[in-house]
Amino acid sequence: MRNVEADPYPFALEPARCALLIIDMQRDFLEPGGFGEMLGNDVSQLRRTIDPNRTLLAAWRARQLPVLHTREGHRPDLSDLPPAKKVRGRSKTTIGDAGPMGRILVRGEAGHDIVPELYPRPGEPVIDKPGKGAFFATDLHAILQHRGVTQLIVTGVTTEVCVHTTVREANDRGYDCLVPEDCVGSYFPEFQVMGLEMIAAQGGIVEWVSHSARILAALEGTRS
Ligand code: C5J
Repeated sequence: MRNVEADPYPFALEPARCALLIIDMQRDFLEPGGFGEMLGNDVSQLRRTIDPNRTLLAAWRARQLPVLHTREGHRPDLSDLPPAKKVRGRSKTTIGDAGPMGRILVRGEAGHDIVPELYPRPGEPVIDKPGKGAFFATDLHAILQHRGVTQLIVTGVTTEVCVHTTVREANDRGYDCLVPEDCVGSYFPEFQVMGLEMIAAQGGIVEWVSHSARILAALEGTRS
C-alpha cells in the first residue's frame, strides 16, 4: 500500500488492485476540426490532458497494471440512442448526423475513436458506453470484479459530465476513486474547478482528487 497525497486526505493506493480508467478521450471531443470544436468549444482545454494521461498510461503499462478505456457512442442504427438524448440541445446537427469526422458519436466512425496518443493496446478493454456514466449499460463492473479491481484512477473528459457521472457510479458500487486534476478536462474552466471541488468536498463525499505527479511519486519503487 502506498499513500498518495490527495484531497481531502491521502489515498491508500494498492497498485495491484487499482485500474487506470481513461474516459472518452475521443477525437470528436479533443481534436481541432472535430464535433466539439464545431459546437464552438475550445479544445485546448481538453488537449492539455493528453500529455499527463500519456505519462500515467506509460507507468500503468510498464507495471502491467490494468488499463481500461471508454468511448461514448451509439450503434450505427441508433437503436441504443434514447430519443431524449437525440433531440437534447435543439442543435441542427445531433448524434447520428454527419459531422466533420463521420457520423457524430457513432461507433466505427473516425471521430468516435480514441486519439492516437492514447490509443488502446491489445488486451486493454475498450468499454463502449451509450451514456455518460461508464457503468450504465456496459460490462465494466463485471470486468473490474473479475480482475479483482477495487480502486480506480479516473481520467479523461469531460470533468463535469462523463468523468463525474462515472466516478459517482463507481462510488455507489464501492470503488475508491482518485481523480488526477491534470488528467481530466472541461471545455469550461469554471466547471473544471468546481467539478474537482465537488468530488473532494465534505470529506470526500464523491471521492479523492490529486495530481498525476503525486500518483507517479507514490508508484516509484514499485516493480516496472
Ligand atoms: C459529453 C463526455 N460531455 N464524455 N461527453 O457529452 O463528457
